[in-house]
Amino acid sequence: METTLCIIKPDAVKNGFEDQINKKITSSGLEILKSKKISLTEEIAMNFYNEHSSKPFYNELVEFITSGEVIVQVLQGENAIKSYRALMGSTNPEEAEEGTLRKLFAESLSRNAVHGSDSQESAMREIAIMEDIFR
Ligand code: 3AN
Repeated sequence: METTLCIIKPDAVKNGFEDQINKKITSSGLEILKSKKISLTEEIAMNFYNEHSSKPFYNELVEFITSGEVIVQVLQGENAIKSYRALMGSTNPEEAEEGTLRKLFAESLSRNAVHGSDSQESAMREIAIMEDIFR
């Protein structure tokens, strides 16, 4: 069994999509092991998005993810990382496949409703960063 980190981002929380997103997640066969609604600190957000620190959209990313409440979740299942990425759809909702979370719920490329770890290494790192908030 594999675990992955999911964040329901501020746009989706504000728009009230939490239950619909979680229904799609559980219907896809993934289990929600942990879930917490929280406002992320700038410190956690900067650490979390560290790999993007040299990108032009880094400040926007950190500002957005700290702009309102998010729901941080650990998902578990067979091939959880890949299968949750497939459920999320492309980063840009305009390119996301029908039925994916981003096609259904995202507002734009930067306000794209959900996050999911992109590799085993990222999943381990991201779950470790968020560990304290589940205590
Ligand atoms: P994904 O979330 O699909 O793994 P990444 O890792 O390439 O995508 O990007 C992380 C986050 O950065 C995305 N979820 C999105 O919110 C934001 N992002 C990516 N590319 C852009 C861009 N060109 N302009 C603004 N925001 C972006």
